[in-house]
Amino acid sequence: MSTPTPQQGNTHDLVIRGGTVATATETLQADVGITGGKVAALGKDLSGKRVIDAAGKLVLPGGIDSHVHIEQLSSFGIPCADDFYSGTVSAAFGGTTTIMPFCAQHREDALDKVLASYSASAKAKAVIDYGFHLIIANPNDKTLDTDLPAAIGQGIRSFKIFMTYDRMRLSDEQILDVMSVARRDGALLMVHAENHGIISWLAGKMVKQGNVAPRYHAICHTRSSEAEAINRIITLAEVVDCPILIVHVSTVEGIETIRQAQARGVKVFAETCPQYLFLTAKDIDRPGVLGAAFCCSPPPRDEAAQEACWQGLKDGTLTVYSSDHAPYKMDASGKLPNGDKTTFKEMANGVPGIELRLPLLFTFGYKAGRISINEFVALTSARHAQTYGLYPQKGTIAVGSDADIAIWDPEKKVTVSKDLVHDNTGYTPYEGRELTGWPVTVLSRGDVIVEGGKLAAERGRGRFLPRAASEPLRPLGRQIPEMAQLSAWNTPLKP
Ligand code: DUC
Ligand code: ZN
Ligand code: ZN
Repeated sequence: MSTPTPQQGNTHDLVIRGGTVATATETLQADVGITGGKVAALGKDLSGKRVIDAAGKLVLPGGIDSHVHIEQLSSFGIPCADDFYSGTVSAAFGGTTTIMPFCAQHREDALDKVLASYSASAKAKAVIDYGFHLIIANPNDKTLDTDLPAAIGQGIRSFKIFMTYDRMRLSDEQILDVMSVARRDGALLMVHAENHGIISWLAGKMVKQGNVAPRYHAICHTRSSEAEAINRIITLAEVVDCPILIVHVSTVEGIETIRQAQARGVKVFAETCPQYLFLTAKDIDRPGVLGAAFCCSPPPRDEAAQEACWQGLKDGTLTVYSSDHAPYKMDASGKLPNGDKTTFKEMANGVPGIELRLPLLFTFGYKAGRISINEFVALTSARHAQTYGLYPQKGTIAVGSDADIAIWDPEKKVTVSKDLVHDNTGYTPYEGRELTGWPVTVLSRGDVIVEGGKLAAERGRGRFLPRAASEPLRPLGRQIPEMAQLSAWNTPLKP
């Protein structure tokens, strides 16, 4: 962002006038001139066909949520409550202008067909721009040799794998196979890191004893299961020199393991989410099945873990703050397939958060003095774009960037309620929280899509974002003597 200079007679499509513009690195008083959907000028006294008065407001890059589940089936086949319309509308109301949902392969699925199906749905319904990640549950020859390289070629440069769940998890050998493709063709491997054996062994014993309430979900997903899996995935990544990003990190131990790996030069990135900053296992401990509303994997922990997550975000150990929006209704279609009799093993895992991710961090991070406004932008937008290959098209307010902008009223008071949010779950885990600061006007590629509490966006206006090879996904290029014995290891890297 350059220093603003007075500019006259330069008529833009739209000017945001008199606000405080903040990016991940700078804060300044400037008008923002927008032409053809892009930021065309930052300056003083810009003129435009339409002018939005932003005096007293913060003008921030729209949020990028790089971890959301939309129109996805859980590993048990339970459908998400949100489709690409409701999910993106909810995102927009919360100041998020780009999402990155998963195209999820289940064991029996052909990956190319999975991708085609998600692409068609998003194209028809999304109101904001989107990139895709893949979930790989069946790394057979077709997936590895044909479908993954083809998807990477289409700009889908990240895929997630699971170390737990009977129907999703990969063996260490399969993980190494997927890592080898990611490394060779230029993609970032995202990892759900929990030890399957610990969780399933404990859960089996609990169910046998009749301990089936939601609180046992948190008990079975031990801190040690996250710590062990993080340690193992980092070890595997070092074996094949493959950069990784560990999603939804929740524990003191996990964060410390990542910190140590980063300190010895391993390329490991990490993410945490609102549920690990603002909820604890106590929220799950409610009568009957009510705690299901707060059950996600890994589960929220305790105050010490919350503090470690804040610290990790502050010192950069944790790279991004995403919602992991995994929306399920609190009824038989979602969380409670067997009504009041549903055991913690049968509930879909996940909480909604696509809309409140930014407002929660604004209130309890920025307004509470834990983070600066520039750190707020970094954690909610810029780092997502940098990590996943969208920067500077997205993630900043600079000449040439897409005009994806949220205008925040930093003093607006909002009480969270299920009626405030626009997703399809019918509840929010943050009911009753008092927030200060709200994105009152939201622009996507220069179009005002939310204003005065109303949506002004056509279904299907969102565009697919092919992504470039970002710096984080490039291997270190280490000499690894054992690997040098493999003929495939010596093929040139693509990006
Ligand atoms: N992992 C996620 O990332 N989201 C929902 C459930 C899960 O296990
Ligand atoms: Zn996960
Ligand atoms: Zn998720």
